[in-house]
Amino acid sequence: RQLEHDLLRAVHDDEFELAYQPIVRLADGAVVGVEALLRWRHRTRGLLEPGAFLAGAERSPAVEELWRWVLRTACAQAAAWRERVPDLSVTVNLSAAHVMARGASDDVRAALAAAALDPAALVLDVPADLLGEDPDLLTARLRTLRATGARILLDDFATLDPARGGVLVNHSLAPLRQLPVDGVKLDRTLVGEIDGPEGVDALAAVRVLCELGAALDLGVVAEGVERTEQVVLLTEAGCAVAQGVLLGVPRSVAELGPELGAGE
Ligand code: G
Ligand code: G
Ligand code: NA
Repeated sequence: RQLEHDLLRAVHDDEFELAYQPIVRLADGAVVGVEALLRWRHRTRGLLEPGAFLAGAERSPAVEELWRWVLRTACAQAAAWRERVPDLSVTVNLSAAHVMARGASDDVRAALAAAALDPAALVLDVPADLLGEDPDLLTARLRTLRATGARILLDDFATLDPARGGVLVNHSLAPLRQLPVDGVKLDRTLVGEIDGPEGVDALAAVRVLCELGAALDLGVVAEGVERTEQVVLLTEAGCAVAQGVLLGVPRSVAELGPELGAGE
């Protein structure tokens, strides 16, 4: 209850902001997109990351209000940046609850219209955990979301679970053939291992996922790239697009803006 009230107040008091992390084409280092990441500049508790407040707050009216703010803000910012970087895409994260909620696509449509943003410029990251939902219902929900013209990527795909001896969770691309999605984002737990001691298996998994992705016409984006060696290995494996602290940390509009398009 208290959190609900705090969230609503903070939306109205403008305490939220978005940090944008570059998404980079590995072949030439060009920034092809940005991922919007929510931050709460709390009056007394300082700067909070989503883990600190989103977990206990799924699907309340306040969270839905916050999510509409994220969508509107990210779409408007992308429209502004695209005047200098015409092909830039913007990624917004959706919780599983939002994906399954009726009405989510109306919010997406409203944000696109308000910003006059080309729907093809919007990417919706949805949790790969959704693969555990009823397939027919999930398909229906994703189809409705995708009818907005936005692209849909399954986030945190192929997670390495150390508690289960490093097994890959949700790592099969086969079910994706039936789902209306445009690609996957390889989880940083997997990407983090490709240049490590167990790197051969992790790298083999990445290679297979990239090959399958190409065959099934699914995009594959690597997350959590922290070292140059990973860029080399990902490129060899056929992964063309990635993000991570090596390629760019999440930054404010004021910090990132001047760099976008500066290389032209
Ligand atoms: O930078 P990082 O700490 O922001 O993000 C932590 C987690 O919070 C990530 O898994 C990310 O997907 C999620 N996240 C970040 N911003 C948003 C948002 O606007 N909405 C939702 N639902 N999740 C977000
Ligand atoms: O993909 P997801 O939405 O789960 O990822 C967003 C989260 O990842 C944010 O918390 C962001 O700060 C974090 N992040 C971004 N780049 C890196 C990286 O290179 N390494 C790690 N460990 N985390 C990263
Ligand atoms: Na994401």
